[in-house]
Amino acid sequence: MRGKFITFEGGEGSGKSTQASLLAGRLRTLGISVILTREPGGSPGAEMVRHVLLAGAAKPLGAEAEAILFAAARADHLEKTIRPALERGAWVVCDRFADSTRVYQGAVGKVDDTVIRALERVTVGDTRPDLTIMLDLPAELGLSRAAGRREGAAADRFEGEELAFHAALRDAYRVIAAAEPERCVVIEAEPPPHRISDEVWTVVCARLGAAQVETEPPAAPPAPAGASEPARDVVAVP
Ligand code: T5A
Repeated sequence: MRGKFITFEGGEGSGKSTQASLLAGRLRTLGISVILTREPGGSPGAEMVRHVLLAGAAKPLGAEAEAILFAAARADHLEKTIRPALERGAWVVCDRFADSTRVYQGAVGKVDDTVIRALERVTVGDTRPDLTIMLDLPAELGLSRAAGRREGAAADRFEGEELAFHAALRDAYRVIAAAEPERCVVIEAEPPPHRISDEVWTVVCARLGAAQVETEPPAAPPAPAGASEPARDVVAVP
């Protein structure tokens, strides 16, 4: 049986990586085979594109070119990591996915919606998330958390944008969540991580029946770079 596909979305520092990792751990305790992965990245080719994008090397080309690069990375990630995992029955927990392109490059970056939709149709096709958790947090708080995590290192391409940019991201995520309530659940991200994790777990059980899943783990080949299988709960950074 096909596995489930769960994505985490939200602004900078909203706790996506933390919650994706906690959810993967909880699913594994049930004996469910889980791939924990991220975007941009999650496959060797996509990780290379990640470096180009987050270093800001593509910024001078404009938001549309960045959207195309995110889409190229997504196509490789889907082909090499996500679809094979789902087909063998593993669950995929992904830190960011296509909503990030809709929000960062589309709603806020002002790339035309027809371009964003066309890219999504070509790359994602039918491999849509079964559930998207959107972590909602005031932009100032998220940025200060992200800065704390960097420990003095320079902000990346998008963290370096102005506060208004980050506030607009939050609004754009809320618009998607309101338009697709069957897929998206907004969770307030200010409480401590364990409280958010409990709330995520309640949603995953209610929407996807995680606690009722057959616990016979399918045989799994080695995970590609940028994605992790049961031995590791932290997304690999090559
Ligand atoms: N992008 C991505 C696009 O523009 N288009 C796209 O299509 C895609 C896929 C990715 C960048 O690329 C952009 C968006 C991004 O700018 P990234 O490095 O992967 O860059 O950055 P983010 O996804 O934003 O990840 P961050 O690490 O910044 O944020 P997270 O994952 O939301 O937060 P997390 O879990 O790392 O936590 C941040 C800090 O807060 C603490 C953690 O310990 C950590 O120190 N924390 C909490 N503190 C208090 N209370 C809580 N509840 C906390 N939860 C976590």
